[in-house]
Amino acid sequence: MANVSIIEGFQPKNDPVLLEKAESLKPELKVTTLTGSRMGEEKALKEGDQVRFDFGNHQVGYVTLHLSHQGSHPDAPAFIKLKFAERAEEMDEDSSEYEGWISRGWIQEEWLHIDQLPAEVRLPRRYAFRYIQIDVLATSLKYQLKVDRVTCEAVSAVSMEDLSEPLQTEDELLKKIDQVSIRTLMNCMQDVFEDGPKRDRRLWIGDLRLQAKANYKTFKNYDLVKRCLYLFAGSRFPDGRVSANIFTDGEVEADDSYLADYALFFVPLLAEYYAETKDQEALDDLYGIAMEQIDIVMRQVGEDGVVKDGENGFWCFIDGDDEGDAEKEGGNGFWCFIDWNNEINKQASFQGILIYSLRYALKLAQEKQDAKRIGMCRGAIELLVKGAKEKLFDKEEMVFVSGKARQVSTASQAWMVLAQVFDQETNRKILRAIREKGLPYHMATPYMMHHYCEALIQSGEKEEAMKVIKGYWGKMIEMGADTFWETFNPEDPEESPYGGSMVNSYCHAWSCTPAYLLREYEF
Ligand code: RAM
Repeated sequence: MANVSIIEGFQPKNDPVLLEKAESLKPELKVTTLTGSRMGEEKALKEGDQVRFDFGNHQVGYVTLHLSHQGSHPDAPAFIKLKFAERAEEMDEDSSEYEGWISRGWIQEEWLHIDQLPAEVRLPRRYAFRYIQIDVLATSLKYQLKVDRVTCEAVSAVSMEDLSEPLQTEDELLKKIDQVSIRTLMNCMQDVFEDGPKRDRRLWIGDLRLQAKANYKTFKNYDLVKRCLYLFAGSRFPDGRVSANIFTDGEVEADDSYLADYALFFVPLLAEYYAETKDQEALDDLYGIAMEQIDIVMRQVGEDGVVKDGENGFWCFIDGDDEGDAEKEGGNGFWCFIDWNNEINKQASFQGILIYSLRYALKLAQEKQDAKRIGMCRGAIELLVKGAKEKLFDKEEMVFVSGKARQVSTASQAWMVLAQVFDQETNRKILRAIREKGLPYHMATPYMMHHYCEALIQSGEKEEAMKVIKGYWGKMIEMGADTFWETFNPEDPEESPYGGSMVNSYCHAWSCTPAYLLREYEF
């Protein structure tokens, strides 16, 4: 099922002053040159031969092939196929078998003619990989190809030397989880906080929020967060909405996708950035835009204090009761993200996210001593909490329900706990009730798992959270992860929201949060 938004003739509204500030904060990337280790013996290659290189860890950068030949003077071009793999398994996959809905253009492979040897071929694209595989498709009867070396100029806005402090723990698995989290974050910190350096290689707000949290505990690169805030503020929908993601190659341009939860996250992002930095300029520049995101969503709240379906297809909930409902255009809709498990009904989670964001809006309003806003935020929180308790809570079962079909999912509980609809004791009971039900509607992403973990911690269930961190992130390590993955279902590791795991990203920033959780909360 495709999740794309296409708005014909879409023109974002760009603010040159804000974009100028974003531009001035663009980082100078740090470059480290590395040489790959040859896997297997060194030999001259003829048609049909293959060679693989291992760069020892996940890298993001520009690759140069150092090539020569053996035999007579080359009388024909060498023709090779290159494959870049984030995990070893990917080298054995056949991209012609990919049938998903997201572009196959993301699969990292190239076919190349080399007309002259020896040669140093620097590939123009940036790749995300640990392994490189070279297949020789043609040489000639008179010569063989030699791959003398493969080098990579690895790039990132930060380096390991910028790390503030190592994690204080004696637990080897936690140390490893932390290192892999930090590597994931570092490799996604480029010109902007990218979601994944293989795919989509751009700035998404849901991802940014979690990256920023982990960054505050590790690299502390405040300018990059500020730059990203200004990019979202500087290129928006014409009606003021913050876009779900921004293109920054060439002209800065907001994508024509609005995700209501992502737009709301602009608020906690700004509040947390301000709490870290006390950057008054950013607060003054961006406060109004943050509040606007709340106002836009609040227009869709009914008198009963529950978020209702939007008019004119602004958004639309999945009912979850009707088979095929999610397939209907605008049905499941990409109106709000929550998680890549599209079976999850999003209404309750979204209600939780709105309350959660309002609590941050209140903090910002207090900082600005904006009495009118303070009153509005308090009123809205009260209304929505009441709505959540009265309309979306099943007292018998001690769980929140979502949508017309009153679906009970783990995501709904996690977000309502984070929204602090109830007190800590009740929140704990809610999370226990959902565990007893076997955590229905599995969370497909480390992104949603993060929120579940934080909900556990905030309701006083640290041990349980630790089990999740070790069990879920630890499982990826057990399966060979050098960086954490975009989606992961331990029951079905090949699961992909895109219809094929070949386009999954295996270094995805939103999965880096153990580095934050393990430092923020004392375990
Ligand atoms: C994926 C991106 C990103 C996420 C969105 C919703 O395509 O990779 O991580 O924020 O979807």
